[in-house]
Amino acid sequence: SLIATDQFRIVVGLGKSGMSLVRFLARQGVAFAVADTRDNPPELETLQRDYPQVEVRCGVLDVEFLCRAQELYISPGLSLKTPALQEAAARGVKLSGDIDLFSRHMRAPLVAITGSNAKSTVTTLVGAMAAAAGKKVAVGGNLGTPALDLLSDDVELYVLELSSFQLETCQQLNADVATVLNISEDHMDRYSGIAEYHLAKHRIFRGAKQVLINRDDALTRPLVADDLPRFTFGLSKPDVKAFGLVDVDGEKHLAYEFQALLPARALKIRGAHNQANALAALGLGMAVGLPLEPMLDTLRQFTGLPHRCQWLRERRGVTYYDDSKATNVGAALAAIEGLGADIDGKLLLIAGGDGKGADFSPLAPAVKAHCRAVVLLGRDAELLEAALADGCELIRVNTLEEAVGACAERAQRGDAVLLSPACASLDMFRNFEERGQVFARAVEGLS
Ligand code: UMA
Ligand code: ADP
Repeated sequence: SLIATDQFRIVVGLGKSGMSLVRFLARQGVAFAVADTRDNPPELETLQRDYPQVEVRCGVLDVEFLCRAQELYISPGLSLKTPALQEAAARGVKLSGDIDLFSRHMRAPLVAITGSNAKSTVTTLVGAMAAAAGKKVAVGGNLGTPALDLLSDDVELYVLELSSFQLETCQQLNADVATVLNISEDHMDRYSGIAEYHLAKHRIFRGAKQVLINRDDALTRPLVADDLPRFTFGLSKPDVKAFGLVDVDGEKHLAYEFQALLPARALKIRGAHNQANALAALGLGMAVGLPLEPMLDTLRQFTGLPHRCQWLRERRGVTYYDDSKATNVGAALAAIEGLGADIDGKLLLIAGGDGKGADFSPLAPAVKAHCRAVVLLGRDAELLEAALADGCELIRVNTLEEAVGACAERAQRGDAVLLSPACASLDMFRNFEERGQVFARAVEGLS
């Protein structure tokens, strides 16, 4: 083990990450305790059942207690700016997290993926491509299984989705290929501005052996040495070491360098943003040596993840889409523009929730161009209403059921009803999944 056993650690936060840290440290035989600012953290019962000997402190963080440790493993949900953590750091305690530990203990190549949007889609695609190529692949991180729970001797490839929160505590990742898929504003309730958020995301490149860059988004360009091997992806015509789109006999194709690979319409996931996602997955797969054929097969078969522009139903010539995972402005913008350009009619958009301090004004031109009406709900409905003022009809409601009713009443043949909130769900729902399920039930319930 790389961990000295004469040292003492504290796991801060007892959610999914905290519990994976507990299991890992217990396996390593390291002395540790647990702290959480909540009185009743989600995994408390599990901890007390499986590790009754481990000391747990719940409620306000006690700096004296934290300073008994050489190193704190901070959960992603907890800001590093938390005063007690800052004070412990000032007194010489090292602040770390699960991803650092993962990186020190992984014994197989790592594909590391971050970005404001498309992380889960691209992570899932790369995982499916590797599996189709016959690799024993482990997929997780911010999506699904926490990273430390994936560690195993027989894994041949790791594919991790990483959030800016997880990257904040990561000193060195050593990925075989790393990418920031795109950058647009998110989590402005936790960062002082886009610069600080950008800096957190770019920690993914630390120690990377290769990088993948989005040609259409300069903010994804890493500050790494020029001779570090790189691939790029983008919607333009590709050149050397690049994935992009080309026209063959008037038909758009995904392409690598000068070779057309697959007609874009062979993809089951819709919209230009999903073509970019497919190209990014190809780039990451190629960087770790996956053969083309199984990667292209995966792209032909992948129908998309639930709650990401997911087709639900057609009723009276109107289609219903669940994009509950659009928890920020950039994601909602991609859905409104992508779907808006695809349909014959107009969009009836349902938006609102916890805006996390975002600026909603970038939505205004797209709403004006594509929406017949916008139905608003949730904590930040008022802010959205102000930002979208003279674009189209705006309606305020209190529940998602009412919102679906209001859209169904106004929709015309050829239109689409789109739940794409541009906000987190936590003011009204347990998570974005629950929000999507409530929406789907209301849509199903329409006579
Ligand atoms: N919290 C406290 N006190 C504490 C610790 C946490 O109040 O001492 C609060 C946090 O403010 C947060 C909540 O508890 O509101 C959960 O935080 P956590 O760190 O315990 O979360 P985990 O259960 O460990 O889940 C985390 C990720 N959650 C967050 O980053 C908020 C999960 O991503 C991830 O799947 C999991 O680790 C495993 O790696 C979820 C997420 O929403 C899906 N991620 C954000 C996003 O995608 O936008 C970043
Ligand atoms: P993440 O894990 O980063 O949240 P997802 O794949 O779950 O990413 O998609 C989240 C949201 O972003 C969905 O609403 C989806 O429609 C939208 N989205 C998907 N790909 C892109 C992209 N390339 N650019 C902008 N938005 C996107």
